[in-house]
This record gives sequence, structure tokens and C-alpha cells, in this order.
Amino acid sequence: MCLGSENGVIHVGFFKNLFTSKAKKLEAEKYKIGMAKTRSNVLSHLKELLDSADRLDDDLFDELEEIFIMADIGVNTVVKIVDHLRDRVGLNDVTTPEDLKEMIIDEMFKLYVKDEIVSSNLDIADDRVNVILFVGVNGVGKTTTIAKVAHEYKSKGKRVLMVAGDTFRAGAINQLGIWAERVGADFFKKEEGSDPSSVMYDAISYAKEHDIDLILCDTAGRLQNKKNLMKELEKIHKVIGREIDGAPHETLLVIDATTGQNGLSQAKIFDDVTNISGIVLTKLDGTAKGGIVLAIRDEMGIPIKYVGLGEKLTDLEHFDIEEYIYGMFEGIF
Ligand SMILES: Nc1nc2c(ncn2[C@@H]2O[C@H](COP(=O)(O)OP(=O)(O)OP(=O)(O)O)[C@@H](O)[C@H]2O)c(=O)[nH]1
Ligand SMILES: [Mg+2]
Repeated sequence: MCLGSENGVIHVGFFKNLFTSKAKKLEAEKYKIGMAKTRSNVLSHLKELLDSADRLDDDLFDELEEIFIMADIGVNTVVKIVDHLRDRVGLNDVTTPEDLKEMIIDEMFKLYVKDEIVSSNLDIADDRVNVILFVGVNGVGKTTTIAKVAHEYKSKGKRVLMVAGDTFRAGAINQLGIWAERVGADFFKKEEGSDPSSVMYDAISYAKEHDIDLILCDTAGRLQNKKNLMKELEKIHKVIGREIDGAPHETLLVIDATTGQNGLSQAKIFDDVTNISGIVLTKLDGTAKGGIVLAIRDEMGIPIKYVGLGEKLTDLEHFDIEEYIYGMFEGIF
């Protein structure tokens, strides 16, 4: 990852030089628009704090903690970040709040990247039928995200099948059907109340007969009973895996950013019962709690693959930590 970082500290003014390609800059602008609330409601306080402070004392670090917690970075993660900052300030003999800005950004990058290459690409290959399963609690944006992903892959020339695996209510089936028509994707459904696993089984037969490249499976988000949820998801996984080797190739957990830490604890239940390969964080545009990205990464260790930045089909972005940080801090630092 190229961040212009040397000796652990990012170069002063790195925002200006962050994006050299035009395409990348354009993508970053979408984050900037989508994260306007986080930037203006919370992180602008950070600028005020650092611009008005004249030394790095305990009060300043306490206030930093408060601001990060307001941005929903999560208490454990915030404590980690601020402890690192205190240590580094001491070790590097940093004395001015201005220098601390670069360190804050650097710590956030490091927290996300850790020691590995974090890719937001999906495991999708050209020579097979690919299956992606979407899970998550009610109302987080599963169905809308499926439509957005379908739109993305249709635009890339793939044949996409949207599968109505949320058989719990008729409305869910219809909603997905309407999206499929709008996107121009194939659509597979059975009647309300059908066993979701049997829907998946039949949908895979359809996919094999119709040269489908990518199957996107909707699921119901009921969480009332962990045991049932586990059983249902296990069964779905088993059926899909039996019909297509190595499938589902991705199981994406959808989390609503506006529900903050609460959403995060719900999400952990899914992580307990099924093998999650990536996170989709929706409604980042509707919240001042954009810091939740860092809490999810730190507490769940699962990469964020997509972020939802609005309700339109094109309001879905592959997650990129540089663009995200840019969206949070641009104009503040
Ligand atoms: N602002 C904003 N709204 C979103 C985003 N993603 C989804 N929504 C909205 O969130 C609401 C719920 O979305 P759905 O896709 O129906 O959620 P779901 O998880 O399928 O819900 P259930 O099927 O009831 O479990 C809808 O009004 C969407 O338009 C996003 O990224 N930003
Ligand atoms: Mg739905």
C-alpha cells in the first residue's frame, strides 16, 4: 500500500498528493459526498480541537478519545488508537498538535491494513458459476445491495441471476423482482414460505441451464432465534456447496452504519453462526458515525468489501481505505 509513509509517519500535506489518477480521484469524491455528515458533525471538532490547542497534554488526548467515540469508532478501538498516539508522541518527541494530525491518519490506516493485503475484490472467476450469499438483520439493505451488485456486474457484461431466498414475506420476493427488472437481471423465485434451501437448489439448476455467470442470493434477516438462523444458513450453505464446488464463493454480511455499535453486536451473531467472507456497510451517507468502519475491522477482523453511499443503483463503492480516510478528513486537515 502506497501512502507516502516514511518511518511510520505520513508526509505532511499528503492529502494533496494522495490521488494521482483521475479515476481514483473521482471515486474518492463519492466518499467525500457520502461521508459529509461524519465530517461535518463530528470530525470538524477534531480540527477545532487541534487548531486551538497549544500543547499535547492529557486533556487533549481525552478530548480526542471523545471525538473518536462520537464518530462511532468504538471504545476498545479508540483506546487502542489513542494509546498508540500517546506512545508515538513520546517516542518521536512530537510537541505540536499540527504534527499529531498526520499521526492520527497514519494510525487509522495501520489499524485497517494491519500486516496483510486487504483486498475488497470479490472472489469471482470467469470460468464458473459464481455464488454470493447476502446475510444480515432486517432492514439493513440486503435487497438494495443485491440490486446494486447486480447492476455492477451487468455493466461488466455478466449474466446475473437474482434469487429470492427471503421467502418469509411475499413483499420481499416482489421487491427483488422489481429490482431485477430494473437492472435487467434474471430473477428466480418460488412461492412465499418455501424452504430457502430448495429455492437455492432450483435457482442453481436454472443458472446452469441459462449460462448464468453470477448468482446473488437474498436471505431473510430474522434473528430472533440464533439456533434456527444457524440451521437455516448451514442448510443453505450445504445445498449450494453440493451443487457448485467451492460455493458460495462469498458470504457477505450486510451492516447498517446508522445502527452503529448496536448493529455491530448483531453482526457478530452472524459471524458466530456462519463463515463470513466480507462486510457490506450500508447507509454510510445517512450517518455521522462513519468511524464504524474501523470498529468493524478491528473487532471482527473481516474486510469491508463494499460501502453503500445512497439509495441509487450506482451508490455502491468497493471499499478503499485511502478513499475512506479522504472522505472523512478532506478539508478538515
Ligand atoms: N441512504 C441509504 N439508504 C439505503 C442504503 N442501502 C439501502 N438503503 C435503504 O434502506 C432501506 C432498507 O433496504 P432493503 O434493501 O429493503 O433492506 P433489507 O435488508 O433487504 O430488508 P429486509 O428484507 O426487510 O430484511 C431501503 O429504504 C433502502 O433504500 C444506502 O447505502 N444508503
Ligand atoms: Mg430484503
